[in-house]
Amino acid sequence: MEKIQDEDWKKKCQGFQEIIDKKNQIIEEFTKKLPRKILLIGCTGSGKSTLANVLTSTNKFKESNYSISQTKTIQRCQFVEKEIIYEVIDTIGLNDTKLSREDILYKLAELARELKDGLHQILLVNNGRFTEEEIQVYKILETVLFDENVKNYTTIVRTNFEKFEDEEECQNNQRLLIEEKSRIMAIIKNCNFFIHLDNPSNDISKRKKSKAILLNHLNKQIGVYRPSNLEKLNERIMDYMKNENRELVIQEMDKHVSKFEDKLSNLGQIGSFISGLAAVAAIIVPLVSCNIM
Ligand SMILES: Nc1nc2c(ncn2[C@@H]2O[C@H](COP(=O)(O)OP(=O)(O)O)[C@@H](O)[C@H]2O)c(=O)[nH]1
Ligand SMILES: [Mg+2]
Repeated sequence: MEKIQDEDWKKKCQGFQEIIDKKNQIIEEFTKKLPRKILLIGCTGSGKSTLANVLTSTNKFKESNYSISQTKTIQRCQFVEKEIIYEVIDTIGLNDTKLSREDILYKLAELARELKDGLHQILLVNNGRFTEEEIQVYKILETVLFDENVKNYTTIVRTNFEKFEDEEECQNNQRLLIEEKSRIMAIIKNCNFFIHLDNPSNDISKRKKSKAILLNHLNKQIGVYRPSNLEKLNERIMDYMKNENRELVIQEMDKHVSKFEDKLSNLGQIGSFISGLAAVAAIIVPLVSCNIM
């Protein structure tokens, strides 16, 4: 009697296990079909839109020599490679001084929303020059949006690197960058992945090589980056603020918050998520322009 019950139970367990396996398989299949989001961030003129064209093999993204950002809103485009759907997301250069504060705030909120949905990889695009504004913006991103896990999902992409096929030159450049910038940019100190490319306009052969290098790298990356503590944005920023220029921060908050709240209420589309971020960004954005942070 005892034995039959045991066997009966065993069968039931096997049945459950089969259902669980099937469920996991369906989830896995479903997840595979979701686009892998690739977020491009960096200074205006660093080569983000060019990189977006390279990846998607299109000319959908406006490449421009001028320092005024051509990408006023976040632009996206999907492409398929070996049955994997990728979605390239080209952002504005957050350093662009021609952008209004609302633009910057809106972009921060949009970036936060992308993070909320999860990202496959962040490509931090740089053409060899780091402007002061850019360093400040990364500081904000690291503090406000990202957590310590971001290093596992970030690749520093050095564009305008003519000797990209010379392994030694790439290594030297990477070493120099780390030596020079890791003190002021935690993301460079901690980042595990560096890629060197050159995408001059109209050089199709170089662009094909770039795409191959990037896809080879992206294919090896697994998982989705979704900062665990996005919902704690306010707290994190206040913690950060407490340690730096507290008095100045409070003064600036008083000056700017009410003004920004008015403007924010007109920005409708951002949705509920803005409520948390907006209050915080309204404090931060003016501070950046005042060079307090
Ligand atoms: N030589 C060279 N030019 C590049 C490279 N990447 C971008 N450019 C040029 O730099 C300018 C700015 O590029 P763009 O992609 O618009 O930069 P974004 O502002 O970051 O989107 C354009 O004229 C591009 O043709 C590169 O790797 N090598
Ligand atoms: Mg652009």
